[in-house]
Amino acid sequence: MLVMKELARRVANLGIRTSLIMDLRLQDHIRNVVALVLLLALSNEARVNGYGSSEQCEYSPELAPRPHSVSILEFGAIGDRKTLNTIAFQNAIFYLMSFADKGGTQLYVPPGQWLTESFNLTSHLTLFLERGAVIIGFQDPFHWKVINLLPSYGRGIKAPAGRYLSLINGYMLNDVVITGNTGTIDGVGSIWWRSFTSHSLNYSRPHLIKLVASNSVVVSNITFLNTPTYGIHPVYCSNVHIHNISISAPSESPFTVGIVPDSSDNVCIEDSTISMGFDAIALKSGWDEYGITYGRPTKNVHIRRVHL
Ligand SMILES: *[C@@H]1O[C@H](CO)[C@@H](O)[C@H](O)[C@H]1NC(C)=O
Ligand SMILES: *[C@@H]1O[C@H](CO)[C@@H](O)[C@H](O)[C@H]1NC(C)=O
Ligand SMILES: *[C@@H]1O[C@H](CO)[C@@H](O)[C@H](O)[C@H]1NC(C)=O
Ligand SMILES: CC(=O)N[C@H]1CO[C@H](CO)[C@@H](O)[C@@H]1O
Repeated sequence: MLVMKELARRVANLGIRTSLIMDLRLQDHIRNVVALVLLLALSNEARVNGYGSSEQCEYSPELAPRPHSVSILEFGAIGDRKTLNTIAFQNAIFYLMSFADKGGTQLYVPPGQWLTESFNLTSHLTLFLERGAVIIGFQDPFHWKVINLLPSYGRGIKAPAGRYLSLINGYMLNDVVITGNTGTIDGVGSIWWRSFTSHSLNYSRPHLIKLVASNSVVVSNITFLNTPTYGIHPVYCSNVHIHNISISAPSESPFTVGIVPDSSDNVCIEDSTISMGFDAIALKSGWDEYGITYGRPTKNVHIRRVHL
């Protein structure tokens, strides 16, 4: 009974005003509460249409190769796990912006351990991680830029409110693909988890991938490890296709969540494995009264063949 109450509370907190179209195949056993939250959401307030339209999952532009490709090596990056490659990534993206209207480009990351701080993506870009390529988040909260909270998150509990910029960010982009031949993006979250647990952070923790107000996004064929908080966080996005990925963080990592479609529509999550400290998938529409005021629900989400 207590468990049901807690689940009901969490469903209410998620603020799901959404029509979920789901074909959720939970393999083995349900370890994660969010799976139950999703099922409850189904029985409570969602339109169930498990074998109906899966149009959210049809979008696969990565099959069309980009006309241009550059390697991060051309921007002086060194994949030795020690050299900080932030400038190389930022310069590469800056250079690639000029190809946006020429069919776009691929930024190729070869095998190696590419240490970096936060960088932003651009439109009509494919970030491709070769097998053996690992993008590694730099471990020092003092180096991370702080940004304002999104409007659907209000001012936050703390003053001054803010959030550390995520490792890989996109703002108002169109046509972005993050993929690879099973490369890895590792947030090395332990310092963030420790600081969070000991209340020594002044702002909210970063995510691995955060895409804001973007359209036509594909994330595939990548392993995401040790995110500081969320693995993939699309906010105010449309047409997001996440497939054939793996996301994990240790079970004791505090409040880590795999995929968080937030005030976003037409989202497909399929053929993926997610194992986190908290929720595997959480559907959100902002936070409490700020989310309600902002008024953009998450809707048309298709989740299938996931191992949570
Ligand atoms: C990345 O985007 C954020 C948010 O718009 C911005 O504050 C930051 O300066 C950008 N970083 C770079 C290197 O352009
Ligand atoms: C948090 O704020 C305090 C007080 O301003 C400061 O001493 C501390 O260095 C800050 N911590 C971080 C991680 O920025
Ligand atoms: C991702 O993996 C799938 C399954 O192996 C494959 O069909 C697809 O071509 C891959 N995509 C890319 C961009 O490598
Ligand atoms: C991250 C991930 O799950 N990658 C898988 C994508 O699909 C290929 C082929 O089925 C697998 O070999 C990868 O492990």
